[in-house]
Parts: sequence; structure tokens; C-alpha cells
Amino acid sequence: MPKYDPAEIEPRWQSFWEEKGMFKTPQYSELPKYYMLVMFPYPSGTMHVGHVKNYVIGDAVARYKRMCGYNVLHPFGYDAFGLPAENAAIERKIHPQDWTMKNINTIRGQIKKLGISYDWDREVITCVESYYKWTEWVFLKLYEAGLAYKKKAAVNWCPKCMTSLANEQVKDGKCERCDTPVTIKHLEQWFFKITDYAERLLKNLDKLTGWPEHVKTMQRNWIGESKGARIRFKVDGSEMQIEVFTTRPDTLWGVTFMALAPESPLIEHIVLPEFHQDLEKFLEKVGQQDRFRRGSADVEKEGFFTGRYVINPVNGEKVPIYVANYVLMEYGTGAVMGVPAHDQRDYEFASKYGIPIKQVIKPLQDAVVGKAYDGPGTMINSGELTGTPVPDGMEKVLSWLEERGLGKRAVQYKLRDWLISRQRYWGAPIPVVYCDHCGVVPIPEKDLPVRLPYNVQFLPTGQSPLMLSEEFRKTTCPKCGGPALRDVDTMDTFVDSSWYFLRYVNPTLTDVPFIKEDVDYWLPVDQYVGGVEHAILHLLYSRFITMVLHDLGYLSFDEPFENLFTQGMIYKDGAKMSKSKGNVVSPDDMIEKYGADTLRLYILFMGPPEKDAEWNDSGIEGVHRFIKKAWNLIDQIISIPDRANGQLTQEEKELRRKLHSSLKKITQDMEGGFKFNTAISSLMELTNTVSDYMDKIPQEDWNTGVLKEFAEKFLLMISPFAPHFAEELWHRMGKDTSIMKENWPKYDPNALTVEEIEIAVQVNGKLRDRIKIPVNADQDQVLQIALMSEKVTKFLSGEPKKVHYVQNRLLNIIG
Ligand code: ANZ
Ligand code: ZN
Repeated sequence: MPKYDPAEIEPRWQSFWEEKGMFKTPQYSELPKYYMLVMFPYPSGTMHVGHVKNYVIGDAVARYKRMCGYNVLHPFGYDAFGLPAENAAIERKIHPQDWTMKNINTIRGQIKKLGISYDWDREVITCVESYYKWTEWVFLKLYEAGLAYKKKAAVNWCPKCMTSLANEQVKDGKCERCDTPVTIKHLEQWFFKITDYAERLLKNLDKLTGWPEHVKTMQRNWIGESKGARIRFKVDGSEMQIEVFTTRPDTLWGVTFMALAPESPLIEHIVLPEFHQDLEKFLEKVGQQDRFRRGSADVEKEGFFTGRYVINPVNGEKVPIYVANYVLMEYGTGAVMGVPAHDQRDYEFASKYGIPIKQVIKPLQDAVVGKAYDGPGTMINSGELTGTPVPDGMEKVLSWLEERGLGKRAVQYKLRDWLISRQRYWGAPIPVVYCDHCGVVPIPEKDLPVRLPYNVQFLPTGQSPLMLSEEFRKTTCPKCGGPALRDVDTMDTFVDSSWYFLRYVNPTLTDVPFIKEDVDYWLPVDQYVGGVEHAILHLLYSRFITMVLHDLGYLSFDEPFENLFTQGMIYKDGAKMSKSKGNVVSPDDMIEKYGADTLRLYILFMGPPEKDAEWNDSGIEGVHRFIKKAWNLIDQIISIPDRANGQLTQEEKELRRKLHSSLKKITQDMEGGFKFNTAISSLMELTNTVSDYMDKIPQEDWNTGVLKEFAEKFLLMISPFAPHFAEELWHRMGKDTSIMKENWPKYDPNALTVEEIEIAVQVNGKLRDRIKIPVNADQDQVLQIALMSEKVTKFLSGEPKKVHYVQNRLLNIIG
């Protein structure tokens, strides 16, 4: 009997599949399409088993769907630009391109050894010219549509990475990548106007019924819709007005001060001259505070009185104007109407500076003293609106304000425009030039790509490395032919990944990024699988770019991903795997030790795939024992010659029942969403049942028909998880076509019916009744049925003392 030898089997089938082109996807087919997409990786090193989980899940789905009769698109690529690759390259003093390409080769090799069924002809690498040419094209399209603009802005600056960061890349005031506290720098930057799409990005979430609820919630919170009003206050003794955004227009009568953000451009026009010097000092102090924490509840409130007042439009009251640290310039209008009685931050501010606190909402129940009350209640001290219940009466308040022209309804989003300029080398160039004569001039599409030069001093210095390349920077204006300078920044890597799923459809076209009919056929993606860490940024940006391209007529759909699945992480020793912690498990080591199929099965068996799971060496050992056992079992079955099997015996019927009920259950697990772990445990149980049968029944009595049916169906069912194993035994069974070409098996409903038989029931040795029981029911079950018969119980005086059961024949109760 040949031993299970994955090291011999697996490479052989990998070459076979590749030579026969079995992973290739025809562009069109009679079959319905299924686009199975996994999030492509940053090639910033080798992969560990945690990374691989994503691809193993995707492959199980892709292989299963092929068997179900779909034309499956299952591509792979690399998010190859960006800081991770660049930083790693700098650390190792090697060019980012060389470093990245080397890693890509390693990763590709790792994936191939796993037998993942990617269509390698469609591989996409974002840092190669043929791809980033079209990333530049995306920029141009946004620019033409008025959705890319440049402005001087205070940006988040990471002093270690020496680049600006999007708000999304700042976590708790620190750089997401290196944990360095982020500072502020004023730079001319390019932005994408994602805020124009805030409402649609929010509303469309309701359509995405195939997305996990928690991901949609994260997106909703990130977009952060607030409904309220904008209200203008006149500055006393001036023509100037200050507009505020408030979610509580019902508290307008309780305003006792006005607060401006320290960055507000209004300040210099408002503050009295004699206050100027002190104001400077105040602004300097606030400028040193952490801009991301300034607005949070626990930060000490600080303010500066400008010497001026505004007039409350509803009651004519004069209230002082302050500059306050907790007001942020980026939100609303950068100005707040202070209502200390009903807003906690205003309350703390007013208490500190001796500003009156005026109650205008009467709580439904007694409120906590010494705190702002922000709960429901009734408006008081509020002129005509006194008595209005809130928040129920908010509509009435808004209409009242609008009718009198005092304010207007407004919706405010937390979402900011997407800052895409990076002062780094390793990214797609921004395709514009600056001409003294013509100003900002986009590069014409026919002149794309703007090539990223290889020979550049790319170490970060705080200014863009491309600035140092005269050869890159100096050019001529496409409009007037005069001298011009190129933009020396590169694009945020999230731009690269915001459209890669379109490129997989037509990965090699050189004159267009994709063909509309083709992407319309393949997209939306049927199933997207990836890490929950991309719940906000990547998914939001991809949705945005898709909407823009849709609106420009390039696509017929406006949401790219129909179904989303977020897989959990693999932990080792209770922690996330990382090189620095030294708890990394390499897929290569596991493949060497157990083979790819064992690794694949174990990753899928570890638990529900959406949950985090702990890597366990004895766990993979156990899975390896299972696969060896299944190998031996099937090998034995294959080796017995077929013979005529008569009527099925009871055991044989049972065996078929188990086979078909497993098939039914596993099909449900596959259809009902990623329940690979329970599917695999059904396969294990089934193996045990068959093995018990073969142990119990002498070999010459084995029903070869039933056993071969088992072997065949078992191989089909395990093939999405352990494809090499399945393919090998499939051929050993004498099949001459690939198991990949087979259909997913259908269960036989007739095999599922449980047969009943009649058995005799004795009480104290005397026959008292005959009862019907399901074949092979156990003793407890049979006893229960027997005790429902009066003919039995009337001979018993209480609980049975002893029970003797001869399976499927006779039950004797001693009472
Ligand atoms: C008056 C008021 C009274 C407010 C009250 C709240 C309670 P969300 O829900 O986050 O949208 N606000 C407006 N712009 C601000 C800015 N640039 N910096 C800091 N705070 C700002 O919060 C909206 C509320 O946050 C607004 O409603 C405003 O305070 C404040 F009893 O206006 B409110
Ligand atoms: Zn010009």
C-alpha cells in the first residue's frame, strides 16, 4: 500500500493544473459568472499562516463554486507601492523596486505551493508601469470631474515616516504605521472630494445586504452623519456674521457665549487690537496641544475672550465671543454656540470662565446636578416655543427657524476629503505639471504614464525625493510647450487599491484600463474576502472610486462588492503573529512537515473562519492523522475488486444514510456561509463511520458498490479543501479526468429515510408486545418507545430494574 506522501503528490498536481491551464478563466462563458476576490497583500516580506488564511478561504469558495457550475474569476495581485515596502527597503538599504519584486516572487512561490487556484495570467502588480499608468488615469478622471483639487492645508505629518498622512492613517494621534505622534504641517496638497459622496456612501450601505453588519456600522460611524441646523449670529457693532452648526437648535435660547476654533480665519477680524498680543500667546499654547485629542471630553477646556460680542437672533441677547481649544476648525463651520446648561464641554468652559448657565430644557425626570443635561425634555424660557417637547418637537423648531429666516436645516458629516499627496518616492506619480504661463496642467491621457524614475535618492528627507531628480522634475508644459515642473509628490497607496478589482478583468490591455462590457459582466464582485482592518479605508475608497467611475459612464454598477466576508486572525501564544514577537508560523515549514492539504484543512478547521483562532501544533497533527486515515481507507477501498453486491444489508443502508446525510449537511454548510469547520468535521465523522464498518465486517463481505460510492463522494467533497489529495486518489480510482472538472455531488433523498423494523418486547422473559423502532436505534431510544406501550407498562411495577437489548431484535425488561 503506498504511503500518503504529500511532498511527492502536491508538486505533481500543481504542475498538472498549470500545464493544463485549469485555473484560467474564460472571459465569457455559457455558465453564470462568479467573481471570487481576496484582498491582495502588501508584498513587504514573506507570508505567515495568518496571511494565508484569507487565500485558503477564497480558494475553498472558488473551487466549490466551479464544481457548482459557475465560471469563476479568482485572481491575485500585489498592493506593491507604498510605505511598508519603502520603509522595509530603506531599512535594508535596497531599492524599493528590487525589494518589492523579490518579495513578490517569494509570495507567489508560497501561494503556488499551497495549490491556490488563481488565474496567474491575470496577476496585477500596482507598482509596474502598465498598472500605475491607469492609476494616473483615475486621477485625471477625478480631476476632469472637479473631484481632485489642490489646497494648502494643515496636514497630519509623521516626523518619522516624513510624510503627510490621511486622517484615516492616524490612530489616537499617532502614525498608524510607526506609532510616532503625529504633528501638523502646512502644505499644498491634492485632495479627492469624497465628501461630495458622503450621503450616497451612507445611503447605499442599506443596499449592501451581503455585508457584515459590524462593517457597515464602522463605515456609518466614519462617515458620521449629524442632522441639525446652521444659524447665523451678527457680530455686535459690525456687519460681520458668524455661522454655527448645531445639532440642538432647540437650545438656542440658552446660548450664553460663542466659541471659535483657534484656526478660524475670523479671529483676526474680530479680536480687539489691545488683545492681540495675549491672543498670540494663547494660540501658540493651544497650537502645541494634540489636535486629535483637543476635542475629546477629558481635555482641559481653555479659552480666550476676544473682547467682542454676538447677538442671539432669537432674543437679541449679547453674548461674548471666545476662542476655545475644544472647537475644531475641520468640523461644521469652526464655530460653536455655547449652551452650558445642555452641553458638557460648554458647561466646563462656562464654569471655568464665569459665563452664565441658562437652562432652557426641562428634564423629564430630575437631572444630575453639576452637569449639563442633554436628555429629553420640554423647552422652557424659549419664547414662542416654550412647551415644545424635545427631541420629538425638533421638526417644529427647525420649521419655526426656517420660516423666520433665522437658520436652515443642515446635515454635517465627519468624513473629510481624502488627502492623497505623499511626500514619498514609492508611489504613482501625480500626473500634473506646473507652468508659469498656464498654471496647473494635467498630463494628456496619451502621454501617460508619468514614469517613476528608478535612479533617485529616495531616503526620506521631509521633502519629496522626486524633487531631487532634475530629470524627472523639469519638463515642458503640454499646453504651451514652455518650461514646466512636475508635481513631485506621489499618490496614497489607497488610490492604487481603490480600483484593482476592475483591472483583473482586463489585466493586460495597454490602451484602456478596462473594457466596459467586460467589467459589467464580471462585477459587482460576488464574494470579497479580507481582513476587518480594511473595514473603513480601503472599502470606503473603493466604493467612492466605483461611484465616480459609474457617474462618468465607465461602469454600470455603483457598488463594487456585493458580498463581503471578514475573516478572523490567527493568533499564536495568545498574540497576533509578528516577526518581532517571534511567534510566526511559516506556511513553508508546515507544508514541508505535513503538506499543503493538511495546512489548508487545518486552517479551515480551526474554528468559524470569521473568528480569531489560536494556532495549535497538536491541532494540525490531529488533522494530519485524519487525512492519513482517509488516505488509507480509500486506498483499501480502491484495491478491492468490484463484485456483484446483492440487496443492501441493514449496515450498508446505514452507511449510505450517513454518506448522504453528510453530503446534505456539507452542502448546507457551504451554501450557508463559510462553515468550513463544521463541513470538515462532518467529513471526519463520515470517515469514522466507514472505518468502523470496514473493521466490523469481514473484507469478503464488504459492499464494494457502497464503499466506492463513499470514496467518490468523499473525494469530491474534500476537494475544495484538500485538492491535491482529492485529485491523486481520484486518479487512483481509475478516473481519467481532473476532479476539478466534476460537479458537486447531489445527495440521494431516498438514502436518508430511516427504515423502521419491528422487534419483540419481553417483560421478565415473557413476550408482551411488538414495537416499531428506527433501525439501529440505541437501547435508550428503544426503551423509551417500549415504555409508551400499555401492554408493556401494565406488567411493570415502577422503574425497570434491568434492561437487556439485542440490537434490532429483542428488548427484555426486568421489572
Ligand atoms: C449647540 C449645542 C447645544 C450643541 C447642546 C450640543 C448640545 P455632533 O453630534 O458630533 O455632530 N460643534 C459644532 N461644531 C463644532 C466644532 N467645529 N468643534 C467642536 N464642537 C462643535 O456634534 C454637534 C455639536 O457639536 C454641535 O451642536 C455643537 O454644539 C458642537 F445642548 O450646538 B452643539
Ligand atoms: Zn504652459
